[in-house]
Amino acid sequence: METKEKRYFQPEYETMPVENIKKLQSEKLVKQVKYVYENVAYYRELMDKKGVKPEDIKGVDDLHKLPFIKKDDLREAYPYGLLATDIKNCVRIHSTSGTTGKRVVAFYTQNDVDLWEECCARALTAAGVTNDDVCQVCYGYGLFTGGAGLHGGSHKVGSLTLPMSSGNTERQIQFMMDLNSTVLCCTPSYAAYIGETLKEKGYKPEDNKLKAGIFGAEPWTEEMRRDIEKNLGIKAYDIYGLTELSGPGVAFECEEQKGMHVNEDHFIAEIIDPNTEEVLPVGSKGELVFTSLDKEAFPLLRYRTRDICILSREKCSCGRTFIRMTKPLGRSDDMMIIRGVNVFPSQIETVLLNCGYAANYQIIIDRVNNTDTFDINVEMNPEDFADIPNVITGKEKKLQSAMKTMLGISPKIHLLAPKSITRSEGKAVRIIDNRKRLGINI
Ligand code: DLL
Repeated sequence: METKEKRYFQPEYETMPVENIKKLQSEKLVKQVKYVYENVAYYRELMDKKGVKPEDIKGVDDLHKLPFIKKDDLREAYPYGLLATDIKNCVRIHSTSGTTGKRVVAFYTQNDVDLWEECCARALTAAGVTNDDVCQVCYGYGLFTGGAGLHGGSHKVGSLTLPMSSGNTERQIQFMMDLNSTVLCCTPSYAAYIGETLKEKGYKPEDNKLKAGIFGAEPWTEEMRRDIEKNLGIKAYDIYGLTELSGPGVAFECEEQKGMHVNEDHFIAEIIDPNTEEVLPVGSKGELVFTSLDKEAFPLLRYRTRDICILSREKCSCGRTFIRMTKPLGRSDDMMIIRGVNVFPSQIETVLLNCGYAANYQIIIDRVNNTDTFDINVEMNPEDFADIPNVITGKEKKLQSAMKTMLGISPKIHLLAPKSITRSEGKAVRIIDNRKRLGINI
């Protein structure tokens, strides 16, 4: 029999009766709101504009009185405008791309890092990971939160941690086989790719020692889950999070694999109608909004994630009482996730305009051999049309490198004849995302 300690990382919170969770959330919310109001001028103005004072927030039932905060606010306040504590108390930043090139930068105190890593440790423990395991972390390390988050979680659990970062599949496989990795942490598309590569090399699922995978950061389907589980011989668990709130581990799957438990002692989840901003009852489909309860450096009140989800309070057989969220079922904005990286069309337009092109373009995305393909067709300027192929190739390379600088990933650029991209009579069709044919919720 498994012990209770092994099934939960922090059972006192993870299995807390729902009434107690609400009580804890209320107590923490009152403190967090007061802290934010006193320390962040940007929030103080937003709250004053809405006529809300910290004293008006007496518990979770008053949450709806608070103003929302959006990615645009984070961009406007970049870089230090939402920082709630002195820089000397901060030990880390992570960052994600913003909407028009300005990045979103999130700050962490040591306590913020500890709580975040505990959230990841809960996710790992829910997947059966213990200090007997060898945990291969192949999410990207650096500004992206995937590597650091699961790395920290793996340390907290006491597993032997392999800080691989992403890419170099040959080396991943060599370490996996030589060091007997039992847990794989990466994006689902990279897990599928590793699975395919192992198969191509003639390995059978039973040849590796893997038992579980912690996969997230991008949309994936149940079909992909089954393929990954079959090819790698593992159980695949979903994990959700976003940089603004800390990173991975905001919510995680348990052995039921039916939705992700939100770490409710640290975050309050709400569902709203993205158009009217009205709060919807649990069970409705709408935009997920989060309020942090313990963050010191970068607290967020009612942050609109733009992820479309459904929440459920249905009892879970794993014994956790935390509310569950579905996988994101889509977005309420135009953000795309390509190879795990968040990309906005406005960033692409900015690069085109900066490089002297009119913004007549089309983005074509697909998934081939479990890897996202990313192509951008751009109309040439009429004066460039007579250029010889070598010159055009040079211009494509230049544009590609400017895109890489802005987005962090390289699209294939195709410079086309002027007026060759079909004009639509209504809204321009800028994005053709063929991954939809695989059932991926874009
Ligand atoms: O993707 C953090 C993360 C790292 C999560 C590793 C899980 C594992 P961002 O780069 O800020 O942070 O992107 C956040 O990614 O709003 C969702 O749209 C999407 N996303 C994250 N997890 C999932 C998931 C990280 N499990 C944005 N399924 C979020 C689908 C996901 N989409």
